[in-house]
Amino acid sequence: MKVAVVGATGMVGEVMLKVLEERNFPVTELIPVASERSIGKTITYKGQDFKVVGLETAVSMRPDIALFSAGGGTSLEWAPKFAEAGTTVVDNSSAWRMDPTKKLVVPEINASELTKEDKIIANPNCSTIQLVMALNPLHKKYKMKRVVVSTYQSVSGTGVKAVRQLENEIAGVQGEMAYPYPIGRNALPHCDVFEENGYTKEEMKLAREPQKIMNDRTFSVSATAVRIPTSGGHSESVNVEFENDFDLADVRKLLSQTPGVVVQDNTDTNTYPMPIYAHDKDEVFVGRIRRDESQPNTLNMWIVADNLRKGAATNTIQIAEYLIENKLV
Ligand code: A2P
Ligand code: 11C
Repeated sequence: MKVAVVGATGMVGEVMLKVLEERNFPVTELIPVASERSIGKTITYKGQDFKVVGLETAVSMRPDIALFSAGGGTSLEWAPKFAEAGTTVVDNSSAWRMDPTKKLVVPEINASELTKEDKIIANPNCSTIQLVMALNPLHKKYKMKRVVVSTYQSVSGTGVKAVRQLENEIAGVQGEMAYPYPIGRNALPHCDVFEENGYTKEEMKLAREPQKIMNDRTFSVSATAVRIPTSGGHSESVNVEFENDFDLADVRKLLSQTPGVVVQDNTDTNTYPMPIYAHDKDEVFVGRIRRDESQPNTLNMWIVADNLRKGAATNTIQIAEYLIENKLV
C-alpha cells in the first residue's frame, strides 16, 4: 500500500508513524505530508529517511490510503481532492464526523458498515472512542437510557503548544500559553471552543458521536469536559442508566471479554486505571465499576485511554487495516 500520512510532523502524525511501524502495516511507499513550512524535512520510518512533501504533490502521487491528522480546515479542503484521485481517506479531524454521507467508525463496533464506496471515513473524537468502547457491550445487553460523563483530559489532546505550556509551568519557565489560564495545579472546564448552548464543542462531540457510531438514537449523553495537568491520556467518570437491571459480576465479565478493553478493578489492591499507566497503550482501561446507589439500574465506572493511541492514531490505523483485510481499498 502506498500510504500518505497528512500531518506527519504533528503530535498525532508522529504516533501514527510509530503505530504503522509497530503493527507492521503493509506500507510499500510512505508519503509524509505537512504544511509548506515542513517541506523537505526528513521523517524516519523503519530506519529509512523520507522527505516531507506538500499536499498538492501528495495528491499527484495517488496514494492508496491517506491518514489525515492536520486539522479540520485541511481535511475539509483536501480530503475530497484525495478521494477524487482514488485515495481512501481516514480522517482524524472533526471535519466529517457528523456529515450524514460519511461513516464514523470504531472498528470493534461498526467497521462492518464500511464499503468500497466510502472514500472519506471519519475517526471519532478521542474522548468518544474510549467511552463507546466500554458502553457498547453493556448497551447491547442492558440497553442504555442516559449517560452522564465528566472527562479529565490530557494536555496532549490540545497539541504540542499545550504540552509545552505544562512543561514550562512545571519548570517555572515563562513561555507561550496554549490555554487562557495556567494548567499546572489547575483544572479548566473548557476543552475546545464554547458553542451557543453553553457547552463546549468537545462536550457536544461526546453527546452526538456515540449515537452515530452505535447507530442508535434511543439513548442520550450529557457531558462536561475538563482539561487537567496530565499528558498520558484522558480519563472519564461515567454514570450510565439502563432500561434493565444488571449484575455487577456480569458487567465486569462483559467488559473483560470485549476486545480492546481491559478491566482494572480491585479496590483491595488499589487497582484502577490511571493515565500514567494507560500512556503508550492501545487498550481502553475500565475500573471503579460499581452500582449507583441513588437510583435503580444505574452504573458508575472510570474509563482511561491514551488519547493519541486508541483515541486517534491506533483507531485510524485499525480502520485502514480493516479496509485492507476486507479488500475495500
Ligand atoms: P507542520 O508541522 O508543517 O505545521 P499538531 O496537531 O501537533 O499541531 O500538528 C498538526 C499537523 O498538521 C502538523 O504535521 C502540521 O504540519 C500539519 N498541518 C497544519 N496545517 C497544515 C496545512 N495547511 N497543510 C498541511 N499540513 C498542515
Ligand atoms: C481534546 N478531543 O483532547 C480533543 C482533541 O475533535 O479531534 C481532538 C480534537 C478532535 O481536546
